[in-house]
Amino acid sequence: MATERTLSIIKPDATRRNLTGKINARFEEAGLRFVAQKRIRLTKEQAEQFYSVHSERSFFGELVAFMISGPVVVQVLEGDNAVARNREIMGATNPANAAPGTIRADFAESVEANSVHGSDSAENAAIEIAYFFAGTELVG
Ligand code: RTP
Ligand code: MG
Repeated sequence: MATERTLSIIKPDATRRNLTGKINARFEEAGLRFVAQKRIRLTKEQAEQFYSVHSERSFFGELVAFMISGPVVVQVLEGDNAVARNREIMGATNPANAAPGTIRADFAESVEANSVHGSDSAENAAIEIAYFFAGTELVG
């Protein structure tokens, strides 16, 4: 299997409820390793750019407002098939559709306040990692 890296974000609904450690444990217990992590507040411009693929969607303004409503934890996870593995651990976007035992099934508040982000392809992972981290901050 290919060792990959993926960009994960613990979203404001989860940092507000003090769930950072519980969510990180899910990733580590599944065999993913942290190679970088920092707690930051996104600016409006950063959130708009990060989710620019959704800029024409009706929920874009609300999504940006949510993502800047509190601190987030941006992190890089490494492991076998890390992109797909991370998305399995997160569960479906809407917690109502998320498989039992996934982060979103257990912790998400709504389709928007769904606790975590994960890159959706290896190509986007590379772009998203470079958006938040310098190469020297990735410590495998
Ligand atoms: P993410 O990018 O955050 O990892 O989530 P995802 O791939 O599972 O879902 P995506 O379609 O990329 O949507 C990005 C985020 O936008 C919010 N959203 N709100 N109100 C709505 O109908 C709606 N749909 C999506 C969620 O926060 C979702 O994670
Ligand atoms: Mg997405």
